[in-house]
Amino acid sequence: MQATFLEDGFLICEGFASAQECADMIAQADKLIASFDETAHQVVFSASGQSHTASDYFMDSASEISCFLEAGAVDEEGRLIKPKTQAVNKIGHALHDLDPVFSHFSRQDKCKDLARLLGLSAPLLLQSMVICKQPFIGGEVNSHQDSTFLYTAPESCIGLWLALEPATTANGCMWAARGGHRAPLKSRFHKQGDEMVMTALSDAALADCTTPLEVDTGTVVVLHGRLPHLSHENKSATSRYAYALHLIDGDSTYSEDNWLQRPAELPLRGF
Ligand SMILES: O=C(O)CCC(=O)C(=O)O
Repeated sequence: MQATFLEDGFLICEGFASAQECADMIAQADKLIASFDETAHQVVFSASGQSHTASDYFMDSASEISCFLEAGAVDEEGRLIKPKTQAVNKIGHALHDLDPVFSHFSRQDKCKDLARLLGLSAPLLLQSMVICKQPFIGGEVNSHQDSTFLYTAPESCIGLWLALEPATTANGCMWAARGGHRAPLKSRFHKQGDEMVMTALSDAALADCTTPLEVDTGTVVVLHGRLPHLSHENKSATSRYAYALHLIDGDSTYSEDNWLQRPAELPLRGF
């Protein structure tokens, strides 16, 4: 498993979660969406170019459970034009600390063992999200390397991406650039004064994501922090819920200018 991960930059672990665990997490995500006040937070997910209000909502989500809307679910004034059940792009980013169902899943020994196997000596649970990819509206995720957003020195970010439902090329599965993690980190998304900016670190283009990661419910895809990956729009009638948990090594230095900063009352924790 270690050799495959080092060679490809990703690792597919089938049957990592049971059907029941996945069903419980989908039900919990749907509960969170049902209780979301979409009139108070009409924020479309975007890592850049947001208004100050939207940007505050995004930054605060580091230590909260926040829902972000699909671009196609709001009109020009930001009002919801789709049913709320179909309108949420993702929920994040502290589910693993604040929500009992996601916290329980994330802190099991099997997650801890996987983190250790992959070389994290002092794993910390940094960020979690449910990506909904609702039928017909689920938006694309552009090619990126996770260490761009979750930077440590030395780099240590690893993503555990769990398919809560089957992910196929029809409903917007992930695609990866096999071996692309061996190229340099292309950019960093970081705080500069009051703003978040993207700074290029390398001129090389990201390797093309030509490998579709079609997986069944319960499969975990482990993602190296430098692996370019993306997902396309969901144009199908089937949703593609996934739960992503990002880990870092507590023995690395976490950058103070990363977007995700925890307040003193909710420090990062390990398993
Ligand atoms: O679920 C997706 O479509 C993208 C997820 C992703 O980019 C990640 O977990 O790093």
